[in-house]
Amino acid sequence: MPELTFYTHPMSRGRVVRWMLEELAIPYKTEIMSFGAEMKTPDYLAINPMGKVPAIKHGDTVVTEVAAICTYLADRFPDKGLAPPVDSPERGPYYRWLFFMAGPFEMATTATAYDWRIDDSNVQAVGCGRLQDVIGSLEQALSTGAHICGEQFTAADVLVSSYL
Ligand SMILES: N[C@@H](CCC(=O)N[C@@H](CS)C(=O)NCC(=O)O)C(=O)O
Repeated sequence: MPELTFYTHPMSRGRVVRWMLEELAIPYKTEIMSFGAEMKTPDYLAINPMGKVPAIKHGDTVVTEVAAICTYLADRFPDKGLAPPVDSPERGPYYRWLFFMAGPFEMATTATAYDWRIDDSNVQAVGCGRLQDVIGSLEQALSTGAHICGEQFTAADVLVSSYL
């Protein structure tokens, strides 16, 4: 297997990727990056031009963004069963909730944390809607079973469960 390096900081979204890696039970090397200068060095900016963690390097393949990393890992290690088969009906909701967490969920929770104004004047144009809509959608999806899509625990559950 190609070498896998995980760039992270313990107090970061890297914890989601850490869970995914542990769930896969594959060997990997961890590079703890300090916030500030270390993430902005030319060497690390070559990994992630955003100068942020988490990131992974798997052989020559670099992946950044929590949801993308989890999706990539689930597909690269299909025998671990963390992604529904590509031709299964569950693949639709699987994509849906992965993107939902990376998009509307991230945006709505960040907006709430920093008091960004989402109200009647802009909610139609703001892609995440209101926080209660985002939470309500997840609650509804989780009310029918133990997992976010179908009977199987997937990378989408790692994301959802990490943030709820
Ligand atoms: N959209 C990114 C967010 C990454 C992010 O914002 N990481 C923060 C820590 S949770 C970071 O590295 N901040 C350091 C900085 O911006 O200097 C993802 O999903 O991975």
